[in-house]
Amino acid sequence: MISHARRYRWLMCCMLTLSPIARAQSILWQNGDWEGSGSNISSERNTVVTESWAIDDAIFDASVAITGYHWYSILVNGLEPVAVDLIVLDESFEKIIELRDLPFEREFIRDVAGHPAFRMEISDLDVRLPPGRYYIAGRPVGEGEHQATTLLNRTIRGVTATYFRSSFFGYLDWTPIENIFGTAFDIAFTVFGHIVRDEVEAESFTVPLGRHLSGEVSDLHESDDSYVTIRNRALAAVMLPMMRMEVQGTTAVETASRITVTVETAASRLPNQPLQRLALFDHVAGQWITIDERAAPPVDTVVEVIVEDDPTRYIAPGAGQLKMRLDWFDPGATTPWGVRIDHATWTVER
Ligand SMILES: [Ca+2]
Ligand SMILES: [Ca+2]
Repeated sequence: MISHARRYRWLMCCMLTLSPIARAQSILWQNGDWEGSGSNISSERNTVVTESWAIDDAIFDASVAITGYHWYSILVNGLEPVAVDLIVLDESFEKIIELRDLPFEREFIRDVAGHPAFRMEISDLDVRLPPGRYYIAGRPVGEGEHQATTLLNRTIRGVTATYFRSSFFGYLDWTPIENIFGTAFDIAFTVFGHIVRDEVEAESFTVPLGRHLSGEVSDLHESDDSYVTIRNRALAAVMLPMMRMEVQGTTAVETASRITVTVETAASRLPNQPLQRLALFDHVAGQWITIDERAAPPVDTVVEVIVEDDPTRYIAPGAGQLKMRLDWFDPGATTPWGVRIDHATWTVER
């Protein structure tokens, strides 16, 4: 079967510079434009090949909506595709979605071994995926004639190289391309779209007031009873909180419809529980905005605040930085006291 497959591929040996893709959509995953050398492999349906798929991996750190997908096909002997298919598998090769007979656009790149190569473009998609690693591909659909192969690069991006499956060529299971060609190649492709939901972990924190006793930033990532702890110290000024923690994170969402802030905290059990104040930094106004205020609970308690009033102002333009601040005020205690923070996070939705 391998010799059969080899009839339908060419090896490329020439270098070529391609102009970058200029598109208004944002890029969710860039596996590279075609490098002009590498190889190519059958990925097509209803040509002289009944069906085959070449797929490659893409990684999304946040929940995304895929709106477009570009790849490169050689349309052998002047194949005029009638449509294209798109497939998305999870990292275990379980099919998430297969869209058939989609409209497409194409842009001629150059002739390769006497056959025209095109950038193939699918747009107007709305494929929603949670964070994770996926295999994605597109393929041309013919009318029983000619052939189409997907162009491959030598540069490997993501975790794995290309996988191939084809009942026509006798590869009934997803097979690493190394096992077919003896060399790893990656598909030249780009995924366009936008992030729809970003779970933002704390990247750093500071304790400008009070004494940071223990814990590091990773202790803020989960509600798991691993804590940052802070103790009281003498007040610098009566109006200031006794303890203050500022936490920083970064989101890839530029325009938010909603930001959910979640903290899980507790304070020492005292005759009077200290006031706890939660604030977000408004990058437009340049000031802190209080979003929650309560008596600090003596046991671990989750506070979740949904911000829907112009939440984009809490995202630093360009940099995407988010800042939250927790303050605890003097409860008039005569004994030392402290607070612990188990969890501090943002969920940013587009
Ligand atoms: Ca890859
Ligand atoms: Ca924790």
